[in-house]
Amino acid sequence: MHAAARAYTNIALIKYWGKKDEQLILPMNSSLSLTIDAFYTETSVEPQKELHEDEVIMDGTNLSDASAAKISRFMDLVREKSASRLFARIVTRNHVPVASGFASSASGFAALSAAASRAYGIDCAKTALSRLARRGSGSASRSIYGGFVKWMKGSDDASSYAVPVDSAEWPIRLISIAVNRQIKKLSSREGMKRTVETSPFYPVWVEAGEKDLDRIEPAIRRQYLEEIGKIAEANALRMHAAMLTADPPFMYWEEGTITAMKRAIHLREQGIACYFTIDAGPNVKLLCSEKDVGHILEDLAKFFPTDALIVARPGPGVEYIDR
Ligand code: 2P0
Repeated sequence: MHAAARAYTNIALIKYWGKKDEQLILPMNSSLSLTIDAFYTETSVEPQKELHEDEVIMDGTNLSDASAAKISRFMDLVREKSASRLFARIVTRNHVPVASGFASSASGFAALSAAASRAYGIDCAKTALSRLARRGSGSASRSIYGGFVKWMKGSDDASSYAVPVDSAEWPIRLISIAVNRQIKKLSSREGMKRTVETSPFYPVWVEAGEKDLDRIEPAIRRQYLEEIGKIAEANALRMHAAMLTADPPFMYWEEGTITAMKRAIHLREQGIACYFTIDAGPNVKLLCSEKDVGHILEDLAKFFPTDALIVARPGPGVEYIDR
């Protein structure tokens, strides 16, 4: 059967950084994100008798490299759960604003999980999709839902999945500042492994993250942007501090990253609620309220090209589409 799905990317406010099981992708700590509407992936899956291996076409190009192998290993998991042994034709398209600097693995594996589950006749309930997406990329487990989403770390394959926290139907916005769009030298997967194995700060990171999570959930329910922003900002800085103390140490920041952080601090001094978060790369995302977007963009435009600034709203969860 042919099936297609669309999933949106998410930005973590309480970060996932480190695995306790690399095979099953079980995280060291629970995390929490906001799904956003600015970037999504559409993927179709069609099992076919004639194929001798999975065929992966991404953005019009036939993949044959490590990313095709990663997708094929993921499809083996789907086939294990299904009665079918057929290989599939997988067509995937990333819809990303030019120069946004958004990563694609979260939306990519979330869309693939939904499309492949339906195409192979396996469990399509949201929890099953979240658990399956997790096996492709940890952060993908969260893109199954819209709004604020928590990935509960769990203790085994069955108990590690995401749950919706709040639909985020209030005027919260996320401004992405693309500092550099080039592929990073150190992947998240390698970076987090090194941090877990070598950073003396790692236990502090895990412990503080759990406390952040306990504090951010009530702040989300109260729609208390200042509190959400403060917690998210501190959590991101702590993750980067753990990277700086790994052996060998590493840093994803560039000059523009610091500039963007300083602008957020400056804007706050002017009384504007504006908080940064940074993932495993140089790009910065600012959490703010819709009413302040104009003012913030005006300030940022003095330092960054306007096409490097993308304003996102909360986005929906994974959905099936006709294709
Ligand atoms: C996150 N990141 O919570 C964190 C914050 C990057 C920094 O999830 O190895 O691509 O495929 O499970 O999901 C990026 O890591 O890693 C990530 P894998 P993933 O969003």
